[in-house]
Amino acid sequence: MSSQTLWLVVVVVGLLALGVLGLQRRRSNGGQRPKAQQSGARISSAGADEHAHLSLADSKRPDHNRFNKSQSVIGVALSKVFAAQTDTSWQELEDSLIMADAGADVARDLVNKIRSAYKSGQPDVKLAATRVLTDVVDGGYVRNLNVERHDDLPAVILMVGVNGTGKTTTTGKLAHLLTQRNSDVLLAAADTFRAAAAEQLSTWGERIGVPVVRGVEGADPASVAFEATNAGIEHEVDVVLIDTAGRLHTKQGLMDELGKVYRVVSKVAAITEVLLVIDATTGQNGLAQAKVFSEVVPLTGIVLTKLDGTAKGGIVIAVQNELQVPVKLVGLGEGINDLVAFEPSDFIEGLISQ
Ligand SMILES: Nc1nc2c(ncn2[C@@H]2O[C@H](COP(=O)(O)OP(=O)(O)OP(=O)(O)O)[C@@H](O)[C@H]2O)c(=O)[nH]1
Ligand SMILES: [Mg+2]
Repeated sequence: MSSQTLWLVVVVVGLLALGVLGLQRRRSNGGQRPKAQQSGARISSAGADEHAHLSLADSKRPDHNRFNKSQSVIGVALSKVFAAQTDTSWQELEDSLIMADAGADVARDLVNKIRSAYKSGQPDVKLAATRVLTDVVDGGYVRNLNVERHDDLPAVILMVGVNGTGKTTTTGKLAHLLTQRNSDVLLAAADTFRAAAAEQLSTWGERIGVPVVRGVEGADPASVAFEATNAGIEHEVDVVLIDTAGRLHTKQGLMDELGKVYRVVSKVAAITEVLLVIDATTGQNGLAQAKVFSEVVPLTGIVLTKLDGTAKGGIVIAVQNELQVPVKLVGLGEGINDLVAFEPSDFIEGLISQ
């Protein structure tokens, strides 16, 4: 059998599975499309359709303590500044921000801002720090995920990033969050470099109970993503989540391939979110990756994974500052419930309270 025929067979099998799952789901719903409102999700933009920008923040408040490891360096330095505002304590705060991967410029700028807010009439240094940090970390960004059906078409979310950052795991966790809110989700395994990659996503699909469309190893990822999106359109799902292969940002051919996935899928449905998945433990290298990806696809949000395993929470500030793209989600572990909405107030509270 040629690889093309084999690929077609796999897609057809995927579609048949999707048909069965889709029918079962519709039946159990009495034939009605599910409504986000029924799930209690916060709707921040009213629309004619039943789905809108969906905030994951309401029911998934991060446990502050789980941020602590990623914030300990900055938190300790802040508490020293709160205790005594000396040149040494200010310098230590700047150093801690650099050590936590906020970047040298950002670190200097932040400390200067806190110092001048404190000097210019804000008598409480803690309050001055909270205000400045809130200003910088919050940045006025909209962090809700756009999972709104457009023109009666599914929302499409594209997951991108370098190798091993947590794209597939995040895709699975996100699918879980969305199905919990009664959204119909379809997963697309557009990582065709390794058979194991599609297998990994299929395992997530089985675990969550959502269909997965996959191609064979070596198939064109853009074709698989295209077929999967068409399947999502045909079966009227709410969200198509496309997992892509990890790719080195320095390999032009691989980056071109990602651009093609984006263009081809956009021909049939609007890609509402392009989420760049960055491993927080890679620090400043994550920024270099982010810059290149943002030149190839229009990033709408950052997912910072593995924040549970690093003391470098400053990357949150650096990446937003560099790209002007908000951190929307953070990964705090490998489990299905370890993906949470990034809430600046929780993050800052975690820093200040140490
Ligand atoms: N501790 C921790 N581990 C994570 C997190 N997210 C993902 N991982 C782990 O990171 C490893 C890589 O995750 P994958 O989801 O396979 O990464 P990927 O980006 O899809 O990898 P490629 O497809 O090879 O590029 C796995 O062992 C995951 O369990 C997280 O938030 N915290
Ligand atoms: Mg993967």
